[in-house]
Amino acid sequence: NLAPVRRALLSVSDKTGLIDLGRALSDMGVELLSTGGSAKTLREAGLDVRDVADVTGFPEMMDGRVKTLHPMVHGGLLALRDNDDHLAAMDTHGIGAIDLLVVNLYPFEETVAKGADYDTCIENIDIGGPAMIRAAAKNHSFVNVVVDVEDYAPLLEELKANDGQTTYAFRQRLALNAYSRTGAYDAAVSAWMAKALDEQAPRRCAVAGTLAQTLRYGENPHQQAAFYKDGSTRAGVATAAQHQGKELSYNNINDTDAAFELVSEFAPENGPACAIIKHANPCGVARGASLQEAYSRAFDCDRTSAFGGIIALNQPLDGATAQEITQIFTEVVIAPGADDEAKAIFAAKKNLRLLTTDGLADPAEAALMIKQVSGGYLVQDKDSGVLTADDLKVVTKRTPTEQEMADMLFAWKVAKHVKSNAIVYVKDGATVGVGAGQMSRVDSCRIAARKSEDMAAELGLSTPLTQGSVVASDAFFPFADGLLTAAEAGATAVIHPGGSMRDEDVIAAADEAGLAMVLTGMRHFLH
Ligand code: 93A
Repeated sequence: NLAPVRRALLSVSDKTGLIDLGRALSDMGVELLSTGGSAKTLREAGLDVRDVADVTGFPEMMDGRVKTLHPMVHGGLLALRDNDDHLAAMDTHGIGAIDLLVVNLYPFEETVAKGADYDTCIENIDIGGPAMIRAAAKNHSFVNVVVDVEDYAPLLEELKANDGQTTYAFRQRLALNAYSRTGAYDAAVSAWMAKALDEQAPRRCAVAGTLAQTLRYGENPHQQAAFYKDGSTRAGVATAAQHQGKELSYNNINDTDAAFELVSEFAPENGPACAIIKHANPCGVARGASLQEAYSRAFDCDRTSAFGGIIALNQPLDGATAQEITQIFTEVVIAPGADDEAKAIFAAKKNLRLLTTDGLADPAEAALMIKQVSGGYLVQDKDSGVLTADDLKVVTKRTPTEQEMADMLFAWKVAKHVKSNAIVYVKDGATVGVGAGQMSRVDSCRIAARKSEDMAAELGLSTPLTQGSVVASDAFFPFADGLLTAAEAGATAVIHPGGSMRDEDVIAAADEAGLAMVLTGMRHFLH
């Protein structure tokens, strides 16, 4: 199953490592063919190269759109070396075998990421490259195809180890990489076009991305995993800079995303805010007069759960906040910047990862969300719903106070980021109880209130933290029971979408309990 490499075609956009590769191949006696720019680079380095134009008998034409699309190239890549008909065709037409193809494609993804205009993106769709890659990969019984600079060294090692030949297993692996690359490339083109034609196109979505990181494992150690980036420039975990600490894990990336998306709901000009996340749910979110205070108040919602959590801040990390954070074990801190003092304090904590972003994400920005199900995937618009006080409808006899209104809007923003059924108690701009992921809403109300009682005990307070709080529910209360649980816990005002068949009963129960209640008309399910 060993196949010799006698003739190679090199056609690369990214010329990194090209000269060294060309020289090594040449030293092994491999004949080099190459296209315009690649041939020029090799020739300038003193290597003997034959132009593809010389092989095809056609010049590169139409601004390079047609350079390798020719039977002299594709015949050389596709011919089966053990098939008499194929060999006869090669002989008749003077087609020489190409045993090694080295191609990296026009930088389409990078061109899109740079914000290039439509025509520039179109011009950067490589046609000849993918055609050759797919041809060579199909014929991996005989042909080697390299699509990544990272594979140059392994290729040379393979050739050295096998006296100028490669094994079938090696060529198979190269072919797999090749098809992964062309698949991702076309998906990137399709995703870009869907976006260019219609910003919100869940029905025409294609999953595209480039491998950013092979992860140590997935959600659990027996699951393999990887992180793909889609070229988005949105501030967040995919575009953040990591300053210290171990590589992020699968769960870290997921939780850091949840933390950053949540804290981005709080515009920095309205004051410091902090969110602490565990298992993709917030266990504390708060505003504060300072960033340090915002963190402390978020921490005081549920100190037990905050241990080993992920912290997101809406303003650059400062020394005082960094100092406070290092008092307990934290996995990741993400913020739109960090000052030198904060970095110096974190430097002593080797395992703590610090990520900084370029500003916050825009919570109202349109995007697509993809979720895999067995046998397919679901695509929907991201939940970019954002409300102001003007969108709320007061339905109770009592109108909420200004403080209650501010806290309800705060609680509503947090509830959007809590797995359903979501119940969020808030007091004075800080969560004091979060109920997440329960199958019944009334359980979420009870759990959040009970956790708040535990926390009050830990802080040595005689009344639960929910006393005098407001409560948000991500979907309507189907019965009055959840609402009454919240009232018993001391909540004085309630925000929820409304729209239940029993809205009248729920409103009557709220009036009876002296609660103020507002309806949003918008739901924030999150699963
Ligand atoms: O415009 S193309 O789609 N038409 C072609 O026939 C073709 N053949 C190779 N682009 C084509 N290529 C691409 O040119 C390769 O995939 C590679 O990215 C690039 C290398 O060009 P040069 O050697 O001139 O720098």
